[in-house]
Amino acid sequence: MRLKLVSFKACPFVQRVAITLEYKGIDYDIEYIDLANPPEWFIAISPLKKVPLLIVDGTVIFESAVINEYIDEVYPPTLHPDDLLMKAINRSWIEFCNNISLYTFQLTIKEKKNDFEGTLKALLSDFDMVEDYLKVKPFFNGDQFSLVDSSYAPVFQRLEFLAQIYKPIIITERHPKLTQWKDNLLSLKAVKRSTVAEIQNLYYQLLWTRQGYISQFLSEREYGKRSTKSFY
Ligand SMILES: N[C@@H](CCC(=O)N[C@@H](CS)C(=O)NCC(=O)O)C(=O)O
Repeated sequence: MRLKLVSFKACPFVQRVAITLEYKGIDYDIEYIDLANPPEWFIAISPLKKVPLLIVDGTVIFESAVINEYIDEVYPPTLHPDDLLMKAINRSWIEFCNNISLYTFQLTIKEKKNDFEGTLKALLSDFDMVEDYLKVKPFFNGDQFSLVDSSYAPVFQRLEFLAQIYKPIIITERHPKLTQWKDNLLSLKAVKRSTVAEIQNLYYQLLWTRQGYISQFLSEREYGKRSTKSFY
């Protein structure tokens, strides 16, 4: 079976899938597209015009959570808990991560300080709920890496990049278990191998292009003059 992942280099949803593939040691091809100027072939096969797509022997699957479930079913051993209730709970927290991903994206585009801080507050109170649920030794479910881990790692990586130019976002005082979980995930080989090597710089370039409040913490010397606003 030949797998091809269609990607945009800085996309956290593609990265969820790449982490699962890397963690399971599955061979796959990857094709990067420019979302600001998507190729015709991509428009023709992507129902939502979004990445990731997984092309399995010519057949297209879309939506990162669905792609991860497919990979998990086809390539055992499973990354879901065996217990059906636990499995459902894992899926609930994967769904919850979509909200967290949205807030993380909004942190990069909010233009006013107040709006940025409001989004950060909402994000941190979502993290309060994750913190209450977490056990963490060392992963979401304990010893076994799961699809919940694949889903949250890209967000943690981006928040770490933001923290490096802004100020710490996930901190031990408020979120001790979450901080530990984040650090465990970010040190994992599968997570490190799940993006291009230059991801941090690429992410900062995107911040610059988006021209949100946070972009003022980047150095103008490095990223150039303030440009026309764009998401990609
Ligand atoms: N729910 C989707 C979200 C995917 C998504 O938003 N991808 C972004 C890039 S990170 C995209 O392709 N955006 C293009 C667009 O919205 O036109 C998933 O989980 O796969």
